Amino acid sequence: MSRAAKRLKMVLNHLDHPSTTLIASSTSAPSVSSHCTLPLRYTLDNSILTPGQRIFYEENGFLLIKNLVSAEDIEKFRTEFERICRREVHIPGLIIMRDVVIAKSEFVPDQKAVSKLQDFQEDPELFCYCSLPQILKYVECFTGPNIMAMHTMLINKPPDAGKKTSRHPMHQDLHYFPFRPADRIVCAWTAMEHIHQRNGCLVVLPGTHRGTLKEHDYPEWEGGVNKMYHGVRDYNPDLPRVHLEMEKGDTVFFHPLLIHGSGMNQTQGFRKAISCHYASADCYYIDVKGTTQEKIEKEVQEIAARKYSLDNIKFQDTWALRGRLVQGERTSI
Ligand SMILES: O=C(O)CCC(=O)C(=O)O
Repeated sequence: MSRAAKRLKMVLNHLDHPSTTLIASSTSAPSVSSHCTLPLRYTLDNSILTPGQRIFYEENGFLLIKNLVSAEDIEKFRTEFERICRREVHIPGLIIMRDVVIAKSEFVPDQKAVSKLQDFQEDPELFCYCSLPQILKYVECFTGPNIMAMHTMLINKPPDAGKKTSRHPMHQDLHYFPFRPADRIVCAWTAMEHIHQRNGCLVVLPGTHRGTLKEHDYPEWEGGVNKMYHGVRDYNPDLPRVHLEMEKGDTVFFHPLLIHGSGMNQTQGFRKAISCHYASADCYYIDVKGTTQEKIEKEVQEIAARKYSLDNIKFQDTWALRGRLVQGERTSI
């Protein structure tokens, strides 16, 4: 069996495991630590993760923690989402995104076209998610103690209108970020309901976080592509992929170089998830001129110029404006 196939088998075994975390540390940790000779690069030594969890993230670039966010909190986020859709609250800086196909349909009531809320850092109800102690406890294992919430989203994947536009192309989140180092950035993504293959769960390519940032572009999809949904231009389609089926409250933490996306929503319901990208406050901004990120820099600058009515806003500044300290000290970014 190839190394990739072996790793996929291990991942799938863990996903089927009924325990509260993806890895049962009592069984996996001793065997794992005995064969691990490499320094741990992607996780920090703070005794929160079990050795098995650390090795799992090091190898695969993600870690699923079951039942981390309470049903009450999720209900609060759902209620606030609905208030925003009904225009009962106006949140400064919030971007309300609509599905490219559904938004054009005159038969669908407005709120149903909302596919994503982005940048909810000024909404106290939704931003609560980013400060949940049980999330920060894990985030700290990847970022260290000074933590910035850099990017926030509530994704409301709509039932697909038949054009497959509800899919999210396979991508690396680092493509959007002009800060480094990548290993001190992590995404927390929490299922707001049962998420499975039919309603478009996350799909990840385990181990791809150990690669480099790849070139991204809008995929050439016949039915159209949602704004800012860039995809990796080419990746090996034979790489093993894992569908992350999750229950309400389950949370996956993943590395910004991990190639991931999500499938089409083939149900009649909306599939909701809430997420935040965190970075160490000790990260630093980079200049993306001459790199694969130049195109996204331009697109973000155009959107930001409209949003903040500012000319020549720097890519880095769009992030500095949105970032919020959630733990420790704001040392750099
Ligand atoms: O929630 C999803 O469907 C995928 C979200 C995602 O990967 C992203 O917005 O970067």
